[in-house]
Amino acid sequence: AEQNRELRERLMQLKKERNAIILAHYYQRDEIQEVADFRGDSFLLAQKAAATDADVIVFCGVHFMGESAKILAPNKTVLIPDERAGCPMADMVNVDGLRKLKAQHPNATVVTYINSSAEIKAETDICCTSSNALKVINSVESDEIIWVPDKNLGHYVQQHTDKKMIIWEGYCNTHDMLTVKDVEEMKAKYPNAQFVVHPECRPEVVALGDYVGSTTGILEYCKNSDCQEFIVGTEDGTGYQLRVDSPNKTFHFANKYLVCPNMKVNNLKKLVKCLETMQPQIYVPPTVADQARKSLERMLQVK
Ligand code: CIZ
Ligand code: SF4
Repeated sequence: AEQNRELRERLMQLKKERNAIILAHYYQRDEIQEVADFRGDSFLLAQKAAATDADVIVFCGVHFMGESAKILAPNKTVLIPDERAGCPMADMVNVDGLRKLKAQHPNATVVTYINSSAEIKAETDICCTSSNALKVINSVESDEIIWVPDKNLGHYVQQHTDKKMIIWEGYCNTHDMLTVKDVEEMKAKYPNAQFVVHPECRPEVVALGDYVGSTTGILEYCKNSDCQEFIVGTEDGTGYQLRVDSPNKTFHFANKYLVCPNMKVNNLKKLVKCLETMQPQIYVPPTVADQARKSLERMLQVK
């Protein structure tokens, strides 16, 4: 506790010196969410990155999120606490594979979940997040969609649109681990609880949800609901904001594996260190960034 107090003081000092802003994803460790200027999901944080007038953005999340910040704010320095914080789902799609699919379906619009690399975004017509996936799909003219990389979110979206979706077979290791059995056991144990679930989970798990939505959607739902108890089907870092919003409600995570190891690679110590050394910085080659920016900005314009 004493060490954390010292680290927090050092952080405040460095933030001022560098004119830096700290953005933290809801899946980050509590010690990082506590000191962030803004907490959010990838959509909210992308908007913050695009709008900030700070000189330095410290992005506490995984690598693709830092890249999105850099793409949207190319003249700013974007720091991440640890370069090794990647996203296995983002790594499940590669440029060659996507180009092949585009060649097979020349009339399709490529809609890419923001959980993807800058190179993939550069091959994309429009990005989306789990918060705006349906709005984005409905905003494009084409009736045929190439969807990368999350098959689970893709299946969820397919249930709510008549467009033909060609779905890449990627998934999130963390969310995909939640099973129907886990949820049924929790429901038996906590019969008064509602089950809230992220669409990165398997379709048969999502089908059990009393509410299905993005991290922000889940947070809003739990805050505004009359229900006092929830079984939560998303990453456990979300517990921080759930408890801030509703200190008197009870939240049970649906299994004990809902922890993204990549998100937890970052900690307070590394956060302070990156502002001290101004390393590691996110670099995106300008030609890639210019192409990728179009697909991100097109997403931000969807109302
Ligand atoms: O699983 C993730 O990485 C999510 C849901 C990110 C986000 O904020 O949309
Ligand atoms: Fe990637 Fe899943 Fe971790 Fe999100 S929770 S960063 S999709 S591995």
